[in-house]
Amino acid sequence: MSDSVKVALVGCGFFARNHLFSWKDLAAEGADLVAVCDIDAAKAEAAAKEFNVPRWYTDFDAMVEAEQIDLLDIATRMDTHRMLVEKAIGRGIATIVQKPFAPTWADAVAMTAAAEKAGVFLAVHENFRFQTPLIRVAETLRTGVIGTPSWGRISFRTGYDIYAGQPYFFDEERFIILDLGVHTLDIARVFMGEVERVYCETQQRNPKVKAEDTATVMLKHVSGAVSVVDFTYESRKEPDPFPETMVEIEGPDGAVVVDAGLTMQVTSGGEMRREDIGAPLLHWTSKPWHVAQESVLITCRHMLESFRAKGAAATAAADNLKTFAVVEAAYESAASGTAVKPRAYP
Ligand code: NAD
Ligand code: 89Y
Repeated sequence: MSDSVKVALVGCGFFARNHLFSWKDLAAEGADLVAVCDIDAAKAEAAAKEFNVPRWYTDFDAMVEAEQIDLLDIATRMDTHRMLVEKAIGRGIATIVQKPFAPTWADAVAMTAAAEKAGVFLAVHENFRFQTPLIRVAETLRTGVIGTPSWGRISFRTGYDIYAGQPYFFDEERFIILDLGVHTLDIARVFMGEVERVYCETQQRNPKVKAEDTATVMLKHVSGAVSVVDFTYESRKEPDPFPETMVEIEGPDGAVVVDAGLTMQVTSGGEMRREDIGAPLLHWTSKPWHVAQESVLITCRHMLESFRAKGAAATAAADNLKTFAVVEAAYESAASGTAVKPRAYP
């Protein structure tokens, strides 16, 4: 086993279970989960007990003071990210932070700049690009079988009751673009390259939420390619594909299509082949969440390896800012009714 890396997790809520299982699985690869922290003592204690973590805390400052942490994993909600990240970076602790990186562009830029100035590893746990099916699509596109992508559609449409696990969604001032668009717009960047223009229409279809729960975004990529990225929590379609992302990418020599059920159809030179690209079920994952859950393990593994290699993660803060800039441009476009150029991080 390689040298062990002492990991601590802050935030033991709904999604953190996936991080806890992942870090325990990664013990075999040298991750040593030494402590967990939650302001809710019952949650911190329960997580420590269930996952056999030696120490638990309710105070983040006390945890970072007492522990020798190599890699901090922040799985709290976005409103606490900047405060926790800045404290960790101030202590020189390599840090991973859940998506969305922050509630605002200014917060995301401040964290990125602080980490760069301090020379400390900072990455966003942006896991969709680490989903087994989407990794296979990216690998296939990279082989060049369809040529350089010229048109794409990336689509996440569901009516699954996401509010049961994440009731805070009812009160978000900016909702689905920040929550889910961060994933699908990131995928658009991975498949089709950087974005130079964004047009977006939003809808609020569920009267119980405060902000947009549906967005239709059109992107012009630097390569000249065009993509449509659409996502909603108000699709009433059976079977509901939650949490699968549908994909259609066209190039001069063919097309890659992923429909519900996670079969990829690759057409190249007039011939079509099918490939099963589903995620395996792990001992702790269950349907329908397993595609998302398994990607947490793959993301954590990538973070562990990037940290060890003293390199930047694929979803390092500076990279995630490029996705965040597209998110901000989508909101600006929806508000102004015009196409918007994403901001650049100096
Ligand atoms: P949650 O509210 O269930 O959990 C957050 C936990 O953080 C709570 O237990 C809370 O007590 C704790 N907390 C808050 N402030 C704290 C502090 N200062 N110190 C220690 N603990 C603190 O939220 P959730 O649904 O688990 O979401 C957490 C994050 O995960 C969000 O950013 C969300 O967007 C993200 N998420 C990601 C995915 C994905 O696929 N990547 C899926 C779901 C949620
Ligand atoms: O919050 C969302 C996310 O990040 O992935 C799935 C989700 O939990 C609900 O759509």
